[in-house]
Amino acid sequence: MKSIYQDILVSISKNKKLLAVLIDPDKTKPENVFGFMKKVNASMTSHIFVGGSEVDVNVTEKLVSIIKNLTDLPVIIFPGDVSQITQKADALLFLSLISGRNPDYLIGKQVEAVSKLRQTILEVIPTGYLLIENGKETTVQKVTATTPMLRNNIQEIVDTAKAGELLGMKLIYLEAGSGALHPITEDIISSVKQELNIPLIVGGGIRSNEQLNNAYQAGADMVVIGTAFEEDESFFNELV
Ligand code: 1GP
Repeated sequence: MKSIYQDILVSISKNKKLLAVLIDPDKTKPENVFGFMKKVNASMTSHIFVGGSEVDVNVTEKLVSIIKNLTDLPVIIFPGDVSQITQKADALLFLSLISGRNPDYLIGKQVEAVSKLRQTILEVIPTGYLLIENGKETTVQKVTATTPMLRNNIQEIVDTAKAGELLGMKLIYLEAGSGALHPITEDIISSVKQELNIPLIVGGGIRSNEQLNNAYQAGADMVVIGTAFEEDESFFNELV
């Protein structure tokens, strides 16, 4: 069976930079998806992430079905909650919020997810998720009741990401939070990248081609963008 994780590794070995477009079911009207996906397909997007912090049960599943009919790109669940796990997607980022110390988001939700995962053949990709402060309180911070890591405490961020890798996680995701004022700094990205032997995902607050390229140059293997496309779909034209 085709493995999305293996494909990510192959792309990285060929020096291909990956771009995931994040679609939040809570902010997306099904009738707008057709036009949106046309732009996604014509851009450099390599993956679709679907998820949000506050999404009604079943909304995600319906949206994923619509998206799957409109693209050949892999659709990966980036869950804000267990209820967002759906068989209709291709893979699931099995997140553990390792920047925080809330047991619910370190292991509790994951245990809860197992009975649901047993009924699917979703590819499950263990992912160490680190929330870094960005200048304002984020939804992830509120929902998970955790404190983001300080931007200037680079060594602790590096050590946390490395601990994730040593625990067997397959991806590390540095998250500034949706709509972040400051994206993850290049210093943080390059310091984490130097220590990691697994792919590095970076997201939150990236709104320009320049910020995107800065993240890639600092060492991000995959960048996730949501808000910038939600606010202005013409951003896709810059990414063809
Ligand atoms: C949020 O990292 C993603 O989880 C994307 O953030 O919406 O700010 O692009 P933006």
